[in-house]
Amino acid sequence: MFESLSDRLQAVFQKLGSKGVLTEEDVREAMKQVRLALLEADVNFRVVKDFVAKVTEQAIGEEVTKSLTPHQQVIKIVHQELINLLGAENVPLQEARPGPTVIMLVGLQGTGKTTLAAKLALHLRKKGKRVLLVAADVYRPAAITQLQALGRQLNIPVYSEGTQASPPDIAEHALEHARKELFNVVIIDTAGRLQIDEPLMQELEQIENRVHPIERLLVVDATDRESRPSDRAVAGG
Ligand SMILES: Nc1nc2c(ncn2[C@@H]2O[C@H](COP(=O)(O)OP(=O)(O)OP(=O)(O)O)[C@@H](O)[C@H]2O)c(=O)[nH]1
Ligand SMILES: [Mg+2]
Repeated sequence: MFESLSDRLQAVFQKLGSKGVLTEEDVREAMKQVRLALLEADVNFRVVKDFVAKVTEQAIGEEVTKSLTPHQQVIKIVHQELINLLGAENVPLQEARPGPTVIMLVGLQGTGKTTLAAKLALHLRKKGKRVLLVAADVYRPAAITQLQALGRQLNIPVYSEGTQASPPDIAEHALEHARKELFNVVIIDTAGRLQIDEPLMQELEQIENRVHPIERLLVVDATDRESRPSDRAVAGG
C-alpha cells in the first residue's frame, strides 16, 4: 500500500515541480490528486478530508506560494502532515529471543487478517527472516486454501492440519515444526470472531497459552468508521 501511495504522490509532486511558480489553483489540483491517492490506499475518507484541508490551508499560504521553492515547501508540508497522521513514533514488531517469534492475528470477520498475514510474511522475509504461515482458521470454508494460495504466490510455506484439528493444537504443532525447521517467525492466521462469542474468545486464549505470541495484532478495517480498535491495531483493510 505504501509503495503505490508513494509512487502516486511522487507523480503529483513531479507535476507540481515542473511549474515553477505555484498558483492556488495548482495547489488545489495537486491536492485533488493527493486525495484520490489516499482514498485508493484505503485511508478513511474523514481522515483524508481532514488531511487535505490541513495541507491545503498551509500550502496556499503566502510564505509558500511566494517562496523561491514553492513545490518543495508543499512537499515538506505533505510530508509533515503524513508523519502527524501515521504517528511520529514508529513502534517496530517485537522479536522473541530465542525465536521463533510468534505473531498472532486477530479481529472481526473480513477485516483483512489473512491478507495481512501474507503481507506481513512478505515484509519480514524481505528483512531476511524465514517465515511460516499458520492456517488456524478451521471454520470458514476455504480459509485454509486462501492462505495456501497466498503462500504459493509468495513462495512462503503454510502450515495446516486441515479443518478437523483444533486451532490451539495446530498453533502448537506449527511452533514445534518451526523450531525444528529453524523458522524465525510464525504468523498465526485465526478465524474472524466477535467478542461476544465466548467459545471462540476462549479458543484465542488457549492459542495464546500454548504458543505465547510476542505480538497479538488486532486487524481492523481502516475504511470502516465503526471500528473501535482497543488493542494494538494494524490497519489491514
Ligand atoms: N482494499 C483492500 N482490501 C483488502 C485489504 N486486505 C484485505 N482486503 C480484502 O478484504 C477481504 C477480506 O480479507 P481477508 O484477508 O480474507 O479478511 P479476514 O479477516 O482474513 O477474513 P475472515 O478470515 O473471513 O475473518 C478480501 O476480499 C480481501 O481481498 C486491504 O488492505 N485493502
Ligand atoms: Mg481470514
